[in-house]
Amino acid sequence: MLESGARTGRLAPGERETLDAGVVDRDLEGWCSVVGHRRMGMVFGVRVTGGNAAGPQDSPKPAGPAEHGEQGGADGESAASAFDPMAEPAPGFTARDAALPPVSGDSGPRVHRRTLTVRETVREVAPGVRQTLWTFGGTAPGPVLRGRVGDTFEITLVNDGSIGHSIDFHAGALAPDRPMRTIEPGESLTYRFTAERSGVWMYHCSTMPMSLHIANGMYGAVVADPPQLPEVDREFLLIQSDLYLGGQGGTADADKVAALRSDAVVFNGYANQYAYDPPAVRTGERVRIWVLAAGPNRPSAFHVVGGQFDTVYHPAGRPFHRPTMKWPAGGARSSLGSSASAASTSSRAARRPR
Ligand SMILES: [Cu+2]
Repeated sequence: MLESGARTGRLAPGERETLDAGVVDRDLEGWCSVVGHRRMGMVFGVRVTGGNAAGPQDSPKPAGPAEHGEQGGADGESAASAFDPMAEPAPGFTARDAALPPVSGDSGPRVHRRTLTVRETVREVAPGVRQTLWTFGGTAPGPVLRGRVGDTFEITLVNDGSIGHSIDFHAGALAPDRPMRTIEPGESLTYRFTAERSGVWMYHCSTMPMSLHIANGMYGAVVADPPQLPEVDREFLLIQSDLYLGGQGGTADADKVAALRSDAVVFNGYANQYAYDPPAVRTGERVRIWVLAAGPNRPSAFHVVGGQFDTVYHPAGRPFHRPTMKWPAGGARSSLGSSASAASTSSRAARRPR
């Protein structure tokens, strides 16, 4: 699009379209209007020579729309101004269920088949704060996929969104460029990988700008149980992520994502949700918590206030004892293989998180 407002529609790979810019009487800037692409360098300039090239005083240069408002976003004030960390959710609020169901069936290798449909969905991410999220299956985080080491996952990605998306699984060892490539709206693609290493592994959209797609909701977890994982009374999955609020009802702010300026750090997609609707545990029950730092930028220093874990698992499934540890964000800014992953077991019921 041009700053004058002239623009093409969105083009699929291989397509072309001619833009009629009308009579140009001054220098103009242009850029790709797909969210995040202008920031990544897809810009051009129209330079006028000769004639009566008008200066800015004759033809005021209109302010270009903010990048986060270019596509799917809402212009205007950032939803961050509506974000109050002390605000309580509306009556009847229900937190995303953090309980992690066990793998069903016998212990032989299995194939887990699942279809994940990319959908653009307006969701509340904090009391009074709504964002247009890009989701795997309608929620951010996307659905958890659980199996055992040795199991195969066959995942079909269907893109019902309005821009290209993809999915990249850290749970498998697979060069992502072909099998996990970006697919255009209306397309689908099936991915297959075998879980060879235990742990909680991030999956995410890897379409550029990758950190923006993650920040806008495109992340989730694969849990691969190691052999002989001790039984516990309850298991929970907590996925930490950072929010970079765009306009109210808009998409994430690409500038904030690039500048690492998050508005909030949340578990399972909603600010402070477990302070208002905590997971219930009975005294004396043994609890395992799987923790993933999905980022895209912030690391996690996960702990339970007033409690200690007696066992902390390394992603390889072997327990080691270390009460607090720091995990890097599993997003694009750290290496792809270093998805933050750990499972912690506590013999005490967790208190209300804070
Ligand atoms: Cu995406």
